[in-house]
Amino acid sequence: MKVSRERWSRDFRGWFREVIFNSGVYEYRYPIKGVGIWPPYGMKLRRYVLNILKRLLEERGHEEVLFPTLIPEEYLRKESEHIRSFEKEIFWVTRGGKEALKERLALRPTSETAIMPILKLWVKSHADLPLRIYQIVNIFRSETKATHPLIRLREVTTFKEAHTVHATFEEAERQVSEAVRIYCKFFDELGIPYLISRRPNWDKFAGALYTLAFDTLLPDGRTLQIGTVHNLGQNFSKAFDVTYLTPEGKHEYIYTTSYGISERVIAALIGIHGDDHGLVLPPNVAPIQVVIIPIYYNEEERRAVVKEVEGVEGELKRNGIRVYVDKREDVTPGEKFYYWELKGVPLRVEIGPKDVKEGKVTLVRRDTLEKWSVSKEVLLIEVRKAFSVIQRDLRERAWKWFRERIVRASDLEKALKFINEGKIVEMPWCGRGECGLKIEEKLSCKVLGVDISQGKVSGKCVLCNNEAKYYVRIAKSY
Ligand code: P5A
Ligand code: ZN
Repeated sequence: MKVSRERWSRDFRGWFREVIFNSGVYEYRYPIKGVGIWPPYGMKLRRYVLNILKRLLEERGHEEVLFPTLIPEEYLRKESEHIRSFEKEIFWVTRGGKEALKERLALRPTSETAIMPILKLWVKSHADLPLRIYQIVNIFRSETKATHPLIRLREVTTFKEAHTVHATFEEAERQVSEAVRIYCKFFDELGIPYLISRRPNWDKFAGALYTLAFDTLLPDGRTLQIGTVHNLGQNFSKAFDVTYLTPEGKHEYIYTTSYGISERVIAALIGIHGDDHGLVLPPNVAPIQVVIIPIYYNEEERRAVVKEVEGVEGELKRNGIRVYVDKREDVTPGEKFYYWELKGVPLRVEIGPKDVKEGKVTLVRRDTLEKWSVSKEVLLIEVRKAFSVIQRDLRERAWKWFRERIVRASDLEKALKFINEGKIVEMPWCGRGECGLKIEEKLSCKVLGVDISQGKVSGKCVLCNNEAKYYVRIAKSY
């Protein structure tokens, strides 16, 4: 059988909604806009994805914490740019039972303003720095743009936010590079391709000096921001008056950074690797890595096959592989194949009477549906090898597809044609906000920003014809 990606590419939104629901990853029928539920299978996928992220953060000196969901209005208002931008998205708690609260409390839209007053208590001297903390929490944003399951939620349930504190600007800058490296590794482990862009000033995180963003591309030709890293400079420390004592005995404001990831990465993982049969999960995050399907047609065969299946299951389990045997009696093997393909299990093991006789098992790769037969003795080696090949092939296929969709254009007409083909376009730009905003308006697209390690640029700004300073990236986006 060949892999089909017809529906996946033609009707991605419909495909996505159906697949996340039918596969048991996400339930989106709760009667509040932009709010969803993680059923057991999705919860496991979420856990394996988060395990990678936690490991990468902890290897690099981040420690897990947990701050309150509620933020006093007074704190939220301290950094003026921050509140100005978030004000229209805040859910407020105004009553406790029948009593009106003296001060409104915000459901956190992010935690900078909850963390700063506590940092003021924790950070005394240079010996306390650097400080790196992270938490995985729910946040609330009354998003005005159209909500989508996993992609744009009003209650984000998988908000990993890291916050760091430094003595100098240079150290904060190094932390920004470090955060970018951590996120690169994270997306690489998930096989998610990305571009890193410095967001234009009009689109940076409210209160930041600047924002670096990771964007990927979904099959419908829209980019998705799957992570951001912000250098907050001393904006928040000045607003909250957080200082530390230098070795020379002077009080200096601290420098902070923050960076965040949400369940959007799980949306990207599903969207990017999937096909018309459903999910295609990389082995490192698949809740079930190997599904075993016993095949038999009479009682005698059943007994022989079941014995063999138990042996194989035991061996794989003992070696730390997440394996599941589909023992259902009232479902045909063909139906089982469809079911587990939909759930994205990377490898299927079929064991039938012929396999038993020959001392073999049949393997089927989910990503290619390629089928082959191996002798039982080498099964474990073969499974491990298949995992690493699948992991690599998924990443390479995704990057190839992504790279083919990044193009350059030197005028607006060509750019528009590419945008309508679902591509990310790079064009010469003078760097002025005025021109950037006009580009967004004329092409009804989003300016993603500029490459962070960009070399010399030749050409004229596509809008004003002045000397270009950058290639600006634009795309349709979620
Ligand atoms: C960085 C962490 C922040 O909030 N404060 C702490 C900083 N940055 S951010 O860009 O606003 O959000 C971080 C990432 O979260 C994802 N995200 C969302 N995901 C789903 N639904 C939403 N409504 C939503 N809003 C933000 C994005 O991937 C974003 O980059
Ligand atoms: Zn210009």
